[in-house]
Amino acid sequence: MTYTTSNSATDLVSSFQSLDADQQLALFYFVYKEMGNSITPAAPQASTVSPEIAEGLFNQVKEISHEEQLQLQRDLIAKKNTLISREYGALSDTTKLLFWYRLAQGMDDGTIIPMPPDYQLSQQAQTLLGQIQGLEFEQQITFFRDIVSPMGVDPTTAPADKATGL
Ligand code: 45D
Repeated sequence: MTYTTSNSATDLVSSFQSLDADQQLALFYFVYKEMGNSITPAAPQASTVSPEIAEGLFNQVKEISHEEQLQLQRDLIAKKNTLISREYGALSDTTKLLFWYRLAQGMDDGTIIPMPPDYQLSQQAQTLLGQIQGLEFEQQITFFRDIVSPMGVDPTTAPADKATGL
């Protein structure tokens, strides 16, 4: 496994992507917890975020069981060809980020499957968390966009799947 201790944002993206899906989810949630109040969804007007679209997708996820919610998030990371993956893939990067942010908030209010209380990050994920914390705020945002951007399935380029009809 390639692993680097350098703090360049691109290296951090590769390190993140080399973690398994569960470690990615867990790390992402810990990052959300650390950032806490510094995320202000209302702030940047000029960005390409579509709050209604993020909310619409979030509302679909809210309705399914906790187990299905977890599977859906694993599927996004694995780029599995599902309806939600394709809907997700059609969003702008910033709207993808807002969608993940809504999921993390949902974990805190009980609408989305929570982290198991005793869940431990691997050593590699732990190190990465420290490196992400060391980035400037703007670099962190760029890092997150780079993480969430390739998740899911881009419906404009992915061929139709005969097995699922998608
Ligand atoms: O049982 O310009 C495990 C906007 C193990 C506004 C698990 C913004 C097994 C516009 C897998 C761990 C706000 C969009 C269970 C900018 C097990 C704008 C479950 C900024 C249950 C810049 C794990 C937005 C799970 C930002 C379910 C900065 C983990 C947004 C789920 C940042 C983890 C968002 C989740 C972040 C993490 C979201 C959902 C950091 C989400 C993190």
